Amino acid sequence: MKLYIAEATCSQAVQVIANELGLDLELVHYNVYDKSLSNGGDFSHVNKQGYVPVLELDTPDQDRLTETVVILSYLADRFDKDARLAPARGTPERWKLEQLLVFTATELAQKHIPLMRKLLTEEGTAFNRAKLVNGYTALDTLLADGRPYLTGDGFTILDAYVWATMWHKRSGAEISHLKNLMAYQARIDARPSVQKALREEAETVAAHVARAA
Ligand SMILES: N[C@@H](CCC(=O)N[C@@H](CS)C(=O)NCC(=O)O)C(=O)O
Repeated sequence: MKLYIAEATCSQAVQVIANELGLDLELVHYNVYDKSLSNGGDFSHVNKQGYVPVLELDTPDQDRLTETVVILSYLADRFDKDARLAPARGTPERWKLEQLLVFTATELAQKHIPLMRKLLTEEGTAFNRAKLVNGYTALDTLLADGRPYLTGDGFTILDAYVWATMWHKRSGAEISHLKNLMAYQARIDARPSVQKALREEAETVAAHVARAA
């Protein structure tokens, strides 16, 4: 399978989960600024919405999945036979996970983006930052009982997604006082799947830069 990624974005969550599953993805880097692809292709033919992640499947039609939540769920449902990374569909545990996945997509990740790109008025900036602080405080509260990951003892697709979208420093949302969350982030930083994702992302970006030079 081929994964379209962009540097330091939500595509890292997909890389991490692929690594947790031992899947070997071909990575293609999309430069969100100049719109180029590391394989020389045209991203507008890959995703007309113009964003990553995009997972191209090994199906005869090379079907493409978009939406981080959908891609993460697909990988867990298709390749995680022990339901380690996501509980079985149709169970209360899965609904709870899905609730937090959608929360991460809509209330966290998408609140960061206009802040990081400095697209908002003063009021918009304050509004989004307050939403983020509120959202991350809710996650910190979940972790307050000492659980290592958001839904319990096991690392899930949710943790990969939350970790990959912790852009608070770039968006100016002050959450360093949320000690449970900060410890959680450090715990995930140390996972081999995460280290591998960061290494491979850096290599793919470097190859793209070299190709463009
Ligand atoms: N709805 C999509 C949004 C993905 C998204 O916002 N991707 C960002 C990086 S995290 C991106 O590629 N932005 C490039 C752009 O919009 O130009 C999802 O949840 O996966």
